[in-house]
Amino acid sequence: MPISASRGGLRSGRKAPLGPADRVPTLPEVNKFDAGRGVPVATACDYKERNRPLPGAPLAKSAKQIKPLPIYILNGPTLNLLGTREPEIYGRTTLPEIGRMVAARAKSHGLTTVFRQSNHEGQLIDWIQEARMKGCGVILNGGAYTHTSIAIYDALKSLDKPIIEVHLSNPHARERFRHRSFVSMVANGVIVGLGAQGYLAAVEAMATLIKGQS
Ligand code: DHK
Repeated sequence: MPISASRGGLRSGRKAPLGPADRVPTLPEVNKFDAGRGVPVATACDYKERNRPLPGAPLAKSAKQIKPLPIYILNGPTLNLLGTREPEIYGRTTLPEIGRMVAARAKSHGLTTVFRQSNHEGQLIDWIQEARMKGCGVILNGGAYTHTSIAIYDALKSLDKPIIEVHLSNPHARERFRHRSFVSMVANGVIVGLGAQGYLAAVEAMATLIKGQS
């Protein structure tokens, strides 16, 4: 049941010789997220910055007026059948139940969620693009598209927000075609094999990433 954080240098996709930038970052460095591309998490989801008034406009009167951007939690094909689909692999928790669990966990961190599922690759890409403007980060279980979709990989690459990949099962302990993940290549972290609890672990990790906690 591994939980792993990806190397910071992977997101650039460049193939440079190994150097100081290729070392595995420490956790605080991971939390700063992709400093190489100049998108530290604190500013990627900086509500104050986002709510900064235009010149001449009155200043916000209270913190209540500063609304956090939601975490987008996106689910790919066939995950709508959770609870009844191969429960020995995916568990008996339904997707709506997971949606409620993650919303409650996010709330405990002062965060909100947008929780969606689609069987369609293009729809998932549209939502990833939506998260560029309206989201604070993306938690993605791409289902089978994880292993096949260069289009989702490209969409995630242009996100500039924290990305956490989650899977209920451990794909590495399953068929060989599940061992490759295009999502892992751009994810800050990957959580697999924990069942529905993995989504909660992903929310915890996302909260840490976006708040810059160590
Ligand atoms: C879900 C799927 O639908 C599969 O296609 C993936 C993933 C694994 C999961 O474990 O959540 O291979």
